[in-house]
Amino acid sequence: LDDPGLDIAAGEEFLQEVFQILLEEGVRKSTDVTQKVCDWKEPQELRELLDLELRNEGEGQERLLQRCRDVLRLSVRTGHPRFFNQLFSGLDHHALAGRFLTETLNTSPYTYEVAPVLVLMEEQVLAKLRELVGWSSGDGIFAPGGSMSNMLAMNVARFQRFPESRSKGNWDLPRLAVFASQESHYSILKGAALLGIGTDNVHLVRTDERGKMIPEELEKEIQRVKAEGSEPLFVCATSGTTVLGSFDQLDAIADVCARHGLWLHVDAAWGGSALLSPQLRHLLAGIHRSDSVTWNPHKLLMVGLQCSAFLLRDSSGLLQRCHGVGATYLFQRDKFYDVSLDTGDKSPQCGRRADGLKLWVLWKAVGTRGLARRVERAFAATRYLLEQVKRREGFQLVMEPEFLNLCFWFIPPSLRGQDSSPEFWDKLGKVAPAIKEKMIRRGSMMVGYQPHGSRVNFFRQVITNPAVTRQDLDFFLDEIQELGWDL
Ligand code: ABU
Repeated sequence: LDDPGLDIAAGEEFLQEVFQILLEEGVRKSTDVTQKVCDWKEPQELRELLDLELRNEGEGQERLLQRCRDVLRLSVRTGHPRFFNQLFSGLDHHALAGRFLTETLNTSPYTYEVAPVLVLMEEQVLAKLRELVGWSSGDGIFAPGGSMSNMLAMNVARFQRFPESRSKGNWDLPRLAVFASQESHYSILKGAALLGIGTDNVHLVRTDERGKMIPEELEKEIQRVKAEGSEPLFVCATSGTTVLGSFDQLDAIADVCARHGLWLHVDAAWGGSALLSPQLRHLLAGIHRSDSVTWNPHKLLMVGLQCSAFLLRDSSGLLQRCHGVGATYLFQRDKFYDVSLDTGDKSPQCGRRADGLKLWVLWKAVGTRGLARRVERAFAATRYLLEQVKRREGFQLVMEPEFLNLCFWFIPPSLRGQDSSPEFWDKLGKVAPAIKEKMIRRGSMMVGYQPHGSRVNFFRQVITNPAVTRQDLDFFLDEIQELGWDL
C-alpha cells in the first residue's frame, strides 16, 4: 500500500495512443465518405475475430491498442454521411468533446457538491429548452432516453392526480386510462406495463391518413372509457412519429385534455428540435399548452447518445415530490450551500449521466442560430431527396413527408407494370429487406425499413447529419436502384 496500485504513467501513455486511434479510426475514418459504413461479419466470425474471452491475466499495451482499433473498425459508423438507419446519425466534434469531458469527469449530477459545473449547465440547458417550448418557468431532468422520459411523464401525471399512489401503490386507484395515437412510440405501452397501469389500459386512438391522432376520436375514446368506469388520466400526443414523422394537432388535443382535466404530454423526442427553426416550429403549435414534453437532442441535434430532456410546466416542485426520497447520504438538508441545486432526487435514478454538458458545449459552439440552421438544412436535404424520388422511375412515395421521414418503396423492373394484387404486394414486401441485406454486406450505406399497418416493407430515409451532401443523396438512390435492379 506504500505505492499506488495503478501505473499512472503507463496509463497516460496508453491514453495518448488511444486518443490518436480515436481521432483516426473513430472520428476521421468514421466520417469519411470514401470509407465503408460497416464491415459486416457473421456473429460467430466476429466473436472469433474479437477474441472475447476474459482470462486470468491481462494483456500488453500493443494488444490492447489493437483491440481498441478493432472495436472501431468492426463497429457500425453512425457518424458516416451514408448512415441513415436511425433517427440519430452524424458526428459533431463539439458535442463529442462534451462527451469526452463527461466521461472523463465521471460524476453524477445528483448533487451540486460532486458535479457543480454539470448541475448548473443542466439547469441552463433545460431552461433554454423550456423557453423554446414557450414556458418561462418550469422544471425538468435529463433521462436515459426518450422512453424513460415518456414513462416519467406518466408517473408524474399519476402522482399529480393521486398523490397517495406514491405510498399506497395502485391498490387504492380506479382503473386508470392512458391515451396515445396508433402511431405513438412503443414506450407508452412499456411505461404502462412498468408503472402497473397495464397495457390493456392504453387506448390507441385512431389516426388520419397522415398518421396524426384524430382529436374527435380521442374525445370519443375518452367518453367510451369513462362510460366503462375507467378514469382517464393521461394523453400522449406525438410531435414527430417514429416511422411517418407525423405531428399531432396539439391545440385540438389540448382542447380535449382541458375539457376532461387530463394531463397532456407531448412526445417530441424526434420533432422537438423543429422548435428551433422559425420556419418549422409551426409543426408544434400549441405545445406550450402541454403539461410535459419529451425532447431528445441526441436525435436531430446530433448531440450524441444519449440526451433526452424531460420537461415539465409545473414549477411547484411536483417532480421532486413525485420521485424524491431524500436519502440522507446524498441529500442532507444541512449542507452549507443552496440544496435546491441537489437536483438528483427529482429523478427515479440515483447515478445519472450528465447528459446536459455535451448539449451545452454544442450550443455554445454554434449558438441557437446554428442549431436552427442544422434543422433547416436537414429539412432542405429531405426536400431535395423527395424531388429525386418523385422523378425517378421505380420509386414510389408512401406519402408526402411533413418533416424528415421520407418513406418510399423501390419497385424493381420485374414488378413494374403489374397489377396491385396481393401477390404484387407480397413480392414488393420482400424487396426492402433484400436490398438492405445487400447494402450491409457491401457496407455502402444503411437505411431503415419496416412494414407499417397494412403497408408492406418500405424504406424510411431520415437525414439528420449536416455532413450529408447532394452527392450522398444521389448515391443513396443510385445504390438502392442498383442493389434492387435484379430482384
Ligand atoms: N425512439 C425510436 C427511434 C428508433 C429509430 O431510430 O428509428
